[in-house]
Amino acid sequence: MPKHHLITAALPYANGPIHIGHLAGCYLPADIYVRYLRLIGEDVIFICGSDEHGVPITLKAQKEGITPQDVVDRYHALMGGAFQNFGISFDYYGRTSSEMHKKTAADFFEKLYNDGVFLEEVTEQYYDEEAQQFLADRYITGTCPSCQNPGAYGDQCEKCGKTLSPSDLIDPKSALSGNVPVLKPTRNWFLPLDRLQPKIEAFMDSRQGWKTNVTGQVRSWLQQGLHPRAMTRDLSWGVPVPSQIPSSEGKVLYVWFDAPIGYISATKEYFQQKGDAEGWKKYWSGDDARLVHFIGKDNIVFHCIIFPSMLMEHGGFVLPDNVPANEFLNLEGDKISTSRNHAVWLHEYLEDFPGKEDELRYVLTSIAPESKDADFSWKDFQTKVNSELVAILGNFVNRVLVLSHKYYEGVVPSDTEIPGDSDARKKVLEAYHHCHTEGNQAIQKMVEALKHYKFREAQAEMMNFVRCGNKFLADTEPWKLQKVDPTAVEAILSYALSLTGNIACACAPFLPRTSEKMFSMLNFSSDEVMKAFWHQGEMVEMMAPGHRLGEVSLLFQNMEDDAIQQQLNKLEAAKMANQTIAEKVVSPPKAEVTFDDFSKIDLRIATILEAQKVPKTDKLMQLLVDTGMDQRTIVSGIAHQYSPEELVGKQIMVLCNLAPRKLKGIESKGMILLAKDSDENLIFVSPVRPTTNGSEVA
Ligand code: B3M
Ligand code: ZN
Repeated sequence: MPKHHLITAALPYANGPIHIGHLAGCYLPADIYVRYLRLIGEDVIFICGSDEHGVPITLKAQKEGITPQDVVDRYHALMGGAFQNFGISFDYYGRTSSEMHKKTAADFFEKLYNDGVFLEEVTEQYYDEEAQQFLADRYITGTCPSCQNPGAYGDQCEKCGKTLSPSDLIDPKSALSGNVPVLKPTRNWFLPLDRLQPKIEAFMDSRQGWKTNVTGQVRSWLQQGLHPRAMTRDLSWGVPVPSQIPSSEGKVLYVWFDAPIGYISATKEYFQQKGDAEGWKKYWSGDDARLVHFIGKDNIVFHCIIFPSMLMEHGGFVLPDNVPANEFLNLEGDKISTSRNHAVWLHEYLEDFPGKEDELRYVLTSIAPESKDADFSWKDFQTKVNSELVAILGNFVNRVLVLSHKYYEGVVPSDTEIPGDSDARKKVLEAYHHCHTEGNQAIQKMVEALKHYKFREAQAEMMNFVRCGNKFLADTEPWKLQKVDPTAVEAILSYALSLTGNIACACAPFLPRTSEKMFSMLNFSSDEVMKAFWHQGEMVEMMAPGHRLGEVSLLFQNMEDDAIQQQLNKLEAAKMANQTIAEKVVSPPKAEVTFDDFSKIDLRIATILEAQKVPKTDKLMQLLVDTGMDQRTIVSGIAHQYSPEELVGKQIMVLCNLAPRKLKGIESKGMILLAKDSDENLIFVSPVRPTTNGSEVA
């Protein structure tokens, strides 16, 4: 029976933009997998949406003085846009503040309540008397009992990753007021995970082919023994606990109860919009339904224990067939952090590198944290783009197309088989057979890896296939052979063009835009060949003789040092901005001056025209500057930190009316203004925009 695949990607919290860690950890692998399933002709839908409840959202709203709805509206739009730009091909991107979701989640809760699944318990919970509010989850902070991190939250310590409950925290404090909270009794509904443990164990035992990082974490939870877990909260932002339930007032569903139900409600909305209100059911129940959750490792317990428990207790739903969770991605050797702004934000990447979405997709997949944490560095990004995308893929495609335009005016040459009757022809035949065998092997390995959620390996095999193409050109050297045996060259390029088309097919799940661009350069419709390629899992014949090719353009461009340095500077700037004044050594303030005192100083913008080190000194640099009034020499103690080449042409600030003085026999007329930080770094004070030399600074 054909399967109905439902692929989900974790619903991102709508309290901040998306960064590369999100993309690499969850959305990109999910997208590659879905594209692969579509290509092999499976019936698949890809569902995601914004997670719009939870304490981080209300905390952010409070901090900014806006409503939680304002917060989620802002980020829902931003995230949806970023996903679209990176080609994350959701069939539907929903949101958990939708009416459909609220109703679906409330009904789900009510069914479990009516079936007597929940434990109802009055427990003592922390309460902030000033804010008159119970302090659930992130509303409370304190010291982690495991690692002593003083900033642990009521639901989790972000330093050691341990899941916590507010009562675990040492020295708890309200995140609202900083006050020490009091304990106050309140009624909540608990999912009896202890009682459900045998069912979860049976579910886990019935699953095969799961990643060991996932089964390992689940096993460790089960070994420690599960405990009942509250599914409601005393909060105002969330899905209200259905009012038919006694004592429901002022309570909402726990965000981790309602969020995964978001997968169901989004599927419903998707089909409702298609005018097929019942269509969602075949993806959520029955033997043919196949559910796969793509998530990051911090979401494992919710997708492998809590949500399956909810689904089982509700009944009538399929359980996940697999939960291929990824580990974390670090950035430049350090944890990605929203609060420290140590991140590469997708919306910023798009501004800085417009049109280079596939480049980021490629690099992130090549380092995907599939089995252990991985690191993104800008230098590695540059290397991978330049030496793989440009030098291997881009180069192959460009050579084939340029030669075809040059020799045949853009028309596919004849593909007649040529006999191996000369050494050169024998070599061509050999290279062809080699390329065909090795290429098909790479394709098979790629398909096998895709099936098993090994996207990093799959993409590497795709590139190996491209390498076969490059080797074929290097072995046959059509640019040399053209003069001696143009017939053989026709056969070479006809095959190389067909290879190009096959490579475009192989790229499709990983580099969707590039694949499209290649087909457009080939002026070839992808529909039929794409189907055949993925159906057979091997090369297909295409590009018949006489077909007219499209325009050639470069697939990829080298990433220049400047662009990479700018990204590194951005991260450095974020780091500096984060260090509070208190942490830095700042010199004490100086005595007050009058305006008259200040106005005696002649500060002007000037341009450095020439720079040379003063011989036999370590630090002195002799500069010729244009002050607008004159060209003058200034000697400055910067030679240990700057080279002459990086100074020439820079606009800087000069104190022009400082009394001249002689340094190493050179008369210095004025002073270049420099900021000196606590590490003795000398930083020029320069105009933010170019301006006229001689402009006064006041
Ligand atoms: N919003 C957590 C996260 O963004 C959470 C996932 C929900 S999936 C149902 O990491
Ligand atoms: Zn900890």
